[in-house]
Amino acid sequence: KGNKGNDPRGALIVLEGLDRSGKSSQSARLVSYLEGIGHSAELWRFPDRTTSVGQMISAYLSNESQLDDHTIHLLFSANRWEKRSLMETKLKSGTTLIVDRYSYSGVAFSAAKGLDLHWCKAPEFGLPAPDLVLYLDIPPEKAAERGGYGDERYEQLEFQKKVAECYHALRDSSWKIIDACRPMEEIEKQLQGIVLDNIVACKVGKPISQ
Ligand code: DGP
Ligand code: NA
Ligand code: NA
Repeated sequence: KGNKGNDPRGALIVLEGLDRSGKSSQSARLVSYLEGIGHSAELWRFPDRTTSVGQMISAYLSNESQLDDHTIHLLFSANRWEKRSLMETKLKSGTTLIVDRYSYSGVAFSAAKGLDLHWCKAPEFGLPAPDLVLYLDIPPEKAAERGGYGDERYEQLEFQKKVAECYHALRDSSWKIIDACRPMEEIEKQLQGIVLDNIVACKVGKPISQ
């Protein structure tokens, strides 16, 4: 379903939020919705654990390996960089990408450990900038109640509270704050509306921002 020549590009739409905020389910639902109305869309997620860098990240998250905070930060960023050219190709061919976590996770999770904010942001410069960030907003305590956390490294209430503060400091005009405490179907409908508007904006020719 890709486009040729000067046809409109796809939109880069990122879902962000704390662990257990509902990003992964909502991302999948959004992609099904877009495909259902005949729009070319793909579900992406970061970290992409299928690459060799992704496997190092996965081992770190499951506590099978230990890495310096700066080192793991750069690996998460490298994991986005290794997908950059494919992302741009997809967007240019008219496919909308719904991305479960992106650079904002990269900065928020490392800054929550106390790393310098500017240092955290630096390796993200030059990656395709999202057209829209959907932030699934949920109090950390509520997220922790949702079926409990798994065993991964960051899934702890005290740490998630710090991540929430860091996310809060990162908000900009590309963000839409979604109340993620409501029923799933309500959130799903709201996201559909917002995303439709955004796709229209890309059709009127916004360049892929860097
Ligand atoms: P997920 O597969 O979405 O559950 O993400 C795994 C965990 O890794 C989750 O706790 C969030 C965290 N995470 C995601 N992206 C980054 C990143 O770029 N940097 C850091 N430090 N953590 C990240
Ligand atoms: Na997780
Ligand atoms: Na997720």
